[in-house]
Formats: sequence, C-alpha cells, structure tokens
Amino acid sequence: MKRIGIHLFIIVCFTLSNILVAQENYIPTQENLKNRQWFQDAKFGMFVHWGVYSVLGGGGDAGIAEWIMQNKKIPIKQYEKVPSFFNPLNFDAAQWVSMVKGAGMKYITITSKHHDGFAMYDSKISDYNIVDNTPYGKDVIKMLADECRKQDVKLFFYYSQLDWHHPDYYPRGRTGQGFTGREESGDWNAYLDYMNAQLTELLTAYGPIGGIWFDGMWDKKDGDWQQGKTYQLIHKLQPGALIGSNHHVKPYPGEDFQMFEQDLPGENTTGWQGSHISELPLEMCLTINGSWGFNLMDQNHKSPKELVHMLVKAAGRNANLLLNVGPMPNGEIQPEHKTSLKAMGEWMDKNGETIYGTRRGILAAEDWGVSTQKGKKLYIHVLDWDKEVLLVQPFKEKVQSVVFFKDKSKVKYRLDQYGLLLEIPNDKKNEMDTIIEVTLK
Ligand code: H79
Repeated sequence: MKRIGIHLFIIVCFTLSNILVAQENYIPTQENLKNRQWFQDAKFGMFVHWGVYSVLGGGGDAGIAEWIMQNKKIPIKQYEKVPSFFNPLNFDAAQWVSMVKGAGMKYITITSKHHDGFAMYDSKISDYNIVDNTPYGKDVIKMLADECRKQDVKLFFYYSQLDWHHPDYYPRGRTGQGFTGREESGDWNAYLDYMNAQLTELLTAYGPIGGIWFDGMWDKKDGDWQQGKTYQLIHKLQPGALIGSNHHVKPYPGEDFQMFEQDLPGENTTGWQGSHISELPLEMCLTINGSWGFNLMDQNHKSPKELVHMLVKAAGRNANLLLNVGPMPNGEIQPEHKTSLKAMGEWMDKNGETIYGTRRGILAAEDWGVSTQKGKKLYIHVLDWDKEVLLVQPFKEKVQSVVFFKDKSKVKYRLDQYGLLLEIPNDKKNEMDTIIEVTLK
C-alpha cells in the first residue's frame, strides 16, 4: 500500500513538473500586458470555424458540423477526399473584415487547424493543407491576415492540439479512435514537434497576431502535453501574442486569457467545463445556431436580441463575446448570420460607449441585467424587467446624476439604505436593453 502511495506520488510529481515546465515563472512583457488591456477593451470579436468540413454541411444532422469526421466515424482515407471538393470561389477577405467592422467587432479568431488536422493555411511541414490539397489552392489565412492589417482588425489563430489525422497523435485520447484507421502506434514527441513547428509557421509568416486560441487538450486530460514548452516558444516568437486554451480547467502558467465555451463565465451549464474564474482577461465563445462549422440543417438561430443580451451579459461579467460564424463552402457567410451581425452593429453604433473599454460594474450580475463601468460612469443594463420600479441593491456609492443613456433625460430615483430605487416608465423602456447612466460622485 505504502509502495503504491510512493509510486503515485512520483507519478504525480512527474506529471506536475511537466505541466509546469518552462512557464511557471512566466512574467508577461509590457507589450503582452498592454494587449491584455486592449483585449478587455475590445469586448467583441468574431469566431470563424472554417475547414473542409464545411463542404459536408453537417451531413444532414443538427450537431456540431466540424465534428462530422468523429460523429459519422469517417475513416481518414475517406475524409482525405473531402479537401478535393473545397473550392470557396466567393471568398472575399475584404468583405468578411468589413462585415466584422460593421458588426462592431474588433478582432477575428479563425481556425488554422481544427480537430480533423487539416491546415487552412500554407503549412510547409505537411501537405494536408489548403494550398497543396484543395482545388482552391490559396492561403485564406494569409489573405485574411493582410486584410485585417489593412482594416485594423486583430487576428487570432485557433489551433487544435487534438488531431484526428496525424499518425503520431498517440496514445489516442477520448476521440479519433479506431474508426480513423490509424496504426495503433505513434511517437507522441514527434507529434508535439509537429504541432510546435506548425505554430512556428503561424507565428512567423503572418505578421504580428493577436494570439493563439488552443482547443483539444481535454481529449487527453492526463496527456504529457508539455504545454509550458509550447507557450515559451510562442512568447519567444511573439511576446505580445495572447495565449488561451479551452482545456476546461484552471488556466496553466503561461496563459494570458481564459475562455468559456457556450457559457457565461463560471455558469458551466455545459457540465464539462469548470466553474473557476481566474484573474486573467475572460472571453466567452458562442454559436449563433447550435453549430460552429457550417450546418445546412440547423435553423435554430438566436435572435439579434438574444445575441445582444449575451454580449451585454458577458461585458457585465468582465468577459468578451467571441461570436461564431461557420462560413459556407463557397466562402460566404450564411445570410441569416450576416443579418444578425448587422443588427448587432447597429446596436453597438448607438450603445457601444456603454460596452467598449468598460469593465464589470460595481453591481453584481442579476436576473434582470448587469452593470458595466468606466471610471465614474456606471451603466445599468436593464435586460429583463417588466415592472416600472427597480430596486438595485446593495448600492453604497454616492450619486451625482442618473439619466437614461439614450436621450439623457432624467431618471427619477431614490437612494437610501435599501439601495437605489429607479423609476423606469414603460414608455422609456427599450426592448433590447434599457440603459441607465449613473454618474458616481
Ligand atoms: O471548436 C469548437 C468545437 O468543435 C470544440 N470547441 C469549440 C470552440 C468542441 N470540442 N468539443 N466540444 C466542443 C464539445 C465538448 C465535448 C466534451 Fe467530451 C465533453 C469534451 C470533454 C467532455 C465528448 C465527451 C467529447 C469528449 C468526451
């Protein structure tokens, strides 16, 4: 028993030392810290899930379309035919970036490689990529990077550490098992070298980038990822680039932001991500319908009102919203999603002052809404409240003035030991968000 204990202890220490290696004493550079501020000020970005899977459009199911290889158990040999159908002739980077700006978004995070292992950029160390393996033959990431620079939008790269295609992704994790047809052998360290080489390509060939958005570590929770080494490499190549990883546990040393998938920070309604909220900048990512990759059959789109509410609720919890689109195989964004983004842009045009550059306000998030704040300006976002009087409590600060943000007309209020009592007549209510601007003393 004792011996087992010692063995366990050694294994745990060994695993821990690997996890911590290289970045445990990470001190972010000034540039990195500045970029974290920028990130928190930016508040709103666009997630793009684009890969050869878009051609299959979800395969007639409403599930997450970028997982079709796993969900339909498509062997590698068959899946390798899919890139030959990928020819997005209508892809127009300038249009995408203009759409992003029109939506009020400040950055784009795009899949450079998803779990299927297919690189959407001109990877030199593997020809399983868009340039060498599709009739389109062009590096969409390069085109997007150039356009982003032109239009002053930051570009982040999603990179899946999980790989259903690479033979050295072995031992396998929870997904990408036998159906792929891979040999039951492989050299894990060779896989990590491959991944680090691809990351080096992404960090050296596309100019300064916003950061790297990792996903897939959860596939091998106890795997020897040596992520400290990878993070060190990234921070060496681009010290300003922000690193985040969707591994569903507390951030590891070397990470610069923390993300939450389909959930407001800490809510964990998905049941598989932790509820721990770190001190790092936060981001929640969200699909407009139920799928990240383009899904032909999923018509269950969130309304512009629901989307604006998510953006506001995220901001009121100190988190950015990274809202997803799954471009169609022809390179266009589906019309329903374009319409929603336009509506959000119109809302942000008028109300962005209460979102950009703010942080979570002094009031806790409630069922009726949230608060955001910039210095002495406190914005109370009343999202769901059908009565004409709202008691906000606790409220300890002194107040200079209280007005409706929209027309600066005065709000009748009473401030006492019970809190701040606000009168919100029905004709002053806005169906999206009634914003009350409080100037604190
Ligand atoms: O890229 C998008 C998705 O394809 C990817 N992340 C977003 C940003 C994603 N991967 N997995 N999921 C979303 C759902 C997660 C499922 C999990 Fe599990 C539950 C992972 C661990 C527990 C299912 C069960 C998969 C492995 C075991």
